[in-house]
Amino acid sequence: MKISGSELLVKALVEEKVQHLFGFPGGVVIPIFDALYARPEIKVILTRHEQGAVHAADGYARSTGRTGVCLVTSGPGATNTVTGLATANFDSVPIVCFTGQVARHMIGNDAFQEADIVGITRPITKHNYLVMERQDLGRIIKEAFTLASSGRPGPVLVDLPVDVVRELGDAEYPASVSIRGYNPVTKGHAGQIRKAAHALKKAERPLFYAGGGIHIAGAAEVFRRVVARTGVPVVSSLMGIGSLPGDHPLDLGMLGMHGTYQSNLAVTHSDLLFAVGTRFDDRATGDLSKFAPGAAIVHIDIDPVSISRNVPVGIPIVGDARTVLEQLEPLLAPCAIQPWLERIAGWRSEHPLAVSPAGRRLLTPDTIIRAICDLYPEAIVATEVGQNQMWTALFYRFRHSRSLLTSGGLGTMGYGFPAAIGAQLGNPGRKVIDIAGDGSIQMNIQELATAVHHGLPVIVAILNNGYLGMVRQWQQLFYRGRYSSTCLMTGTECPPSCPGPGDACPVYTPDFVKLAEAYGALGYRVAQEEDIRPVLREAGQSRKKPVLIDFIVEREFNVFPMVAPGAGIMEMMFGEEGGR
Ligand SMILES: Cc1ncc(C[n+]2csc(CCOP(=O)(O)OP(=O)(O)O)c2C)c(N)n1
Ligand SMILES: [Mg+2]
Repeated sequence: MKISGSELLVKALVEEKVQHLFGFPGGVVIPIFDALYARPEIKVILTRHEQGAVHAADGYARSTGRTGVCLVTSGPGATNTVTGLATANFDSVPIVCFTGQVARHMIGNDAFQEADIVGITRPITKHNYLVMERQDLGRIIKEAFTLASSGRPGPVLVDLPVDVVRELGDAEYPASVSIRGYNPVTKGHAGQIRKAAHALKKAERPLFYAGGGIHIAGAAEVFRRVVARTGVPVVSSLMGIGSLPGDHPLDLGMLGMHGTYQSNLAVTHSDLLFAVGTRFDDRATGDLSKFAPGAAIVHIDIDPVSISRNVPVGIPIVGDARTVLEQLEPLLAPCAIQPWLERIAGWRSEHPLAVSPAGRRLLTPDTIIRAICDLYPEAIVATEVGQNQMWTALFYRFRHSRSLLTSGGLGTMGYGFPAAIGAQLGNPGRKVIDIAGDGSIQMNIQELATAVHHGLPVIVAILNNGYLGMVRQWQQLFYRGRYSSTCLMTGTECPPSCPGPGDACPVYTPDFVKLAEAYGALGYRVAQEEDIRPVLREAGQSRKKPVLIDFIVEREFNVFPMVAPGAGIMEMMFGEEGGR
């Protein structure tokens, strides 16, 4: 029997056990949406912007470990996915994105709504395809799902000309494919693993450096056992947060530009840095010439390209983090490192994370995030980008793997809210909270409609400082306080040179509470400390409606510690009382 390309695509989605598809239609994908019509196996989530669709698929994938799927039209629909794909690519998130394309004979003719999306997304996808023959469709879809989720995962784009989608052809969807030249190594080299175990045994000042690869590989459990067995302390990258529970005595917190004092000093003074699934991003390492100067480095990573790219690695181990740690586990014994642990404890007490004292007149972000953490310790927490993201990384103690959804590599404002929507769909039983900045939330605020229509009780906690706060912080610290284009209240009434926030500032817009209500969501405003917890509790009672809370926070509060761009990570700046 012959079936259309659209029907084959739907059949493939069913065989891949896709339950949710995030999409937005247009001319050339009407046949595909038509084939999806009234198919109870696949729930189609109509977002309000294609960027929202990709981030939602991304949040769904990061939080569940399954592949996220999206479907958009050609031209502007396809180009609107670019930021979402780049975000997912940077953070190794498995997504299959289907884009419509003009009919084959029109390609290259500047046809209506034509965009060379395969050309545009080549550097920001793991792989992409333009399907030029109906007979290749089944195999290509299978390859796309295989590539997205295997090895180092990533987004794969499949561009579908409308005539290919309409053409009748084979109904076959292959159960598996072998892709020439693609053979990710999962098992680690036994000799290298023995060497790594030996290095751990000999080290006097060993340290694990946990990266996002631990979550991606489903390696958190074995990693926790390895830490328990060896007693070696752990620093994590932003993406690695939650590899170890945040209140674990061996968890030192994040390293890097906004890392904790003990983490940055432990890295600097370690004699063995044992990295798992991380890219040694420059936000984590700072000045490379000052990074872990006395340490031998072990690095487990599925992607050989990530090894020794930024930092020379003495003992490289290519493989899947979970598999390699399982191989390593039986070779390990408790490490005798008491003096090292005492030194770290000393650093911890020298500069504990500064928390704001109770009873301040103005709300501070750390007070709000600590309240969220107390009331919802098991939540999936998404963030936007900026100060809100760093405060979340520092003050929310993540207990579980795959529970922090944040754009680490690309740093995409507008990621968190749609990602939270995807996570809520994939985890209906869990509380999902987006900790947002007032700037970032406006980049995909339209997805409130999606959340309302699908009855998703996502909580959006806006830390409203009236600024593009992180950029303002840099201007305060490195540009003599000249707040150029970072105040979200700037208008025609403002003098050319701003004397700083005060009573003369224009009224903030939008009114987030009214905006939430306009969308049919619940809106609250909190400006008093005693209201934080009651409102958060009430928000948690919502079963079917998203809730947006506009927390009016102190305007010029900063994230500390901070390492100046280009400095070594031991060169930290601290504010007074944490934030000023
Ligand atoms: C799409 C995008 N544009 C610009 C930036 C640069 N940027 C990084 S943080 C930031 C400020 C974000 O402001 P807000 O969401 O209010 O968060 P805050 O820092 O105030 O918590 C900006 C503009 C970015 N990361 N992403
Ligand atoms: Mg802000």
